[in-house]
Amino acid sequence: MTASDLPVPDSPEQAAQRAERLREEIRRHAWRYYALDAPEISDAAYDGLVRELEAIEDAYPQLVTPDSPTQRVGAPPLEAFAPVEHAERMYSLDNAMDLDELDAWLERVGRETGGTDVAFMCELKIDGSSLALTYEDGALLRAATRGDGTTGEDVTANVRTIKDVPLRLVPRQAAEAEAATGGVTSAIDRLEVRGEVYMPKRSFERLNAEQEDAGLQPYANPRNAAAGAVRQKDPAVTASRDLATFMYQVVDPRRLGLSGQSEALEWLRDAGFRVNPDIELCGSAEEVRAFCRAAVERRGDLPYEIDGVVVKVDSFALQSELGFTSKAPRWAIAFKFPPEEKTTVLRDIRVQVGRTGALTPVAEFDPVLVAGSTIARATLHNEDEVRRKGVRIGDTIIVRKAGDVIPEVVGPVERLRDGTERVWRMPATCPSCGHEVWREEGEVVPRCTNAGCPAQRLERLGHWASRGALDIDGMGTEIISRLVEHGLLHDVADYYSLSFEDLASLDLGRVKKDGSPVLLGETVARKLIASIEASKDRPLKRLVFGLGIRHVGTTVAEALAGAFGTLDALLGASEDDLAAVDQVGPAIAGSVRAFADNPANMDIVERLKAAGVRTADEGTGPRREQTLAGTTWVLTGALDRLTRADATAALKELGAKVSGSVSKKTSYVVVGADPGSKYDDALRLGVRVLSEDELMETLEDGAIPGDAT
Ligand code: 3B9
Repeated sequence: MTASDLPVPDSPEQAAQRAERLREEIRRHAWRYYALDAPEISDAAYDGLVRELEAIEDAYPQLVTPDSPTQRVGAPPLEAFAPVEHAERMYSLDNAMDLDELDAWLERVGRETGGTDVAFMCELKIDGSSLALTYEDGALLRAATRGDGTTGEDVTANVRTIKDVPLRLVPRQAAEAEAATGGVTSAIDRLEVRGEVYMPKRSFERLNAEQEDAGLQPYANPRNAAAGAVRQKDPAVTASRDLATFMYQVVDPRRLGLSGQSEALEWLRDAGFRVNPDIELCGSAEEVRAFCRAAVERRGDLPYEIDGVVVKVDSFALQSELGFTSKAPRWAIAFKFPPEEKTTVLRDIRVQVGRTGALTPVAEFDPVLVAGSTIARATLHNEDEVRRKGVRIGDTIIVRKAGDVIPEVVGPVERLRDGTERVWRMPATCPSCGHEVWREEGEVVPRCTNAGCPAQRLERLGHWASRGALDIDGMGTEIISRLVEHGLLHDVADYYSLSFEDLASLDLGRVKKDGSPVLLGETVARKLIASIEASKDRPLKRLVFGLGIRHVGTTVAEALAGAFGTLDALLGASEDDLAAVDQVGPAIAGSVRAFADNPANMDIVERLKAAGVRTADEGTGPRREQTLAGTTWVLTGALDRLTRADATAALKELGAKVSGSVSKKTSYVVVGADPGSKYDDALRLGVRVLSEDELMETLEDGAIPGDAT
């Protein structure tokens, strides 16, 4: 049946009435289906109701309301997500890595609550991404990611497409909340709830299979997949990703008359949210331990990934008493599961040549499914590590994922050796170019020092195009290899002389059924030309990172770009100037200098500039004189005229270091209103104390008032 076959009332009044009835009915069934897992009608009957509503809304577009169940995917793709300041900060959780740490925590809570009988709420820790939902007058107003806990991103259009997220609260609940707050409507006119958005295991596997079919990188785990889906630019893509939610927090719960976490969870379910059913209110430490042990056992049977158990003191009164550390509540803890370990067979140890020539042994083993994804290789870091682990080629080995993400070889199962296993040694020559390898005094990693080494060149070229660097979208390893093979690409500046014809006619080294070669083609070539053009306009820090200077990762690149503002200033700086930058030590300074002193590198830089690659950040004038270089500052108390962050940035601009605690090395402590213990520390250690006025003067003049310098 199509929408047009369905009965549509003749009068707009009747249509409006019918539409409202249908909406209520659809919401109720959606709630029973998604939140309660107890549908009253068949899927087909439910679809029938939705189609009837769609038919009415088609005929009377003026009747469409934003919270209509038909309006989940509506918004057009976005350019960027707006920042959202969380009304109340989103805390993270402290971890207990094993049952002993859990016991220690349970004991401490017992002690600090003075021997009262404490009830603990045990919940599963879903491997997803945190989400905050705000409702206004009962309707979903905004959905935000956690971000850094203070500021998240507005992902409302995407989250609206998640079927179990109610677009309206269950009305009875909204009414009761209003009554509970004495009919003060303001109590419910805004409500915030928080929880986890996740991707079920099966959907995750399906998505990864699709990613691989499309030649795209698979997601490392369901958490990244969920976070990625929530941050899609196009809500239609999010809608296709099959996300689900479990909510676990009501912000400001006492306003609703709730006195503990168990009541909050019950309230959430009644209000229409999906709440995880595997929860238990435990009356003793022994029951909490039993819940954790049982969760470890059940882990593999659940349709979604979990990475632990969250234990919370149930009573909000006790929660208030226990309070928070700077990042997490003291009344809650995440019991983390031991990493899942599997055995497999080590087939080979291959040596990878990095972009700086570093030779890294990589274990290659039979593919195994560990903690949600299949792995087949893991870095062994260096020769010492291989020796320490004692693995031999042909060994049965134990593997796991560190932090449940990065594949890791734990060690061999020595009992299973049959004598055919081979001990591995680092080769004396580069596996790519045959050049001798060189291991510097005191370093664990040998390097191929041949500047023309093809493996290094490929890595450097790939690094330049990678997402954290110049981000040439679509320029993958295969295309780069072919371009190098055909002599079109030697160094990173060559990217900018590639022509449309070069790319379109690039032979990919495969043949079609009729024997003709497979070429890259015009469509891909056009896209690549656009990507290359776009890469000319990246911020300086990405360019500095992209150059692949040894020891210069993203953080250092950002510090260098911020301090110098232009590539010329950076590459012209002395080692002393470089080392004066926060986060930059003598090794990095030496490495940057060595890079700039190599004429071949400067030739590449000149050609990049000639090609129109931006080598300066906009709005960065000449940087301020580094008059505070070598001084360390600590800020304490509230400042009137500027925020801590602004004061920190301004001090750093003058070359100062800003630290979080006072020590003998501290040069100055700036004291605002109501200073904390840092003020006492300063007095105790005899560190000079400055007022906010003196700080302002320093920032203006670049010199500390009263100092001779
Ligand atoms: C009252 C589950 C996760 C999780 C909290 C979680 C991550 C974080 C958290 C949420 N899974 N639960 N819980 N299952 N991944 C504990 C950080 N925060 C709160 O629940 C919360 C509750 C607060 C503050 C935070 O303030 C109070 C208000 C009134 C009285 C006492 C405290």
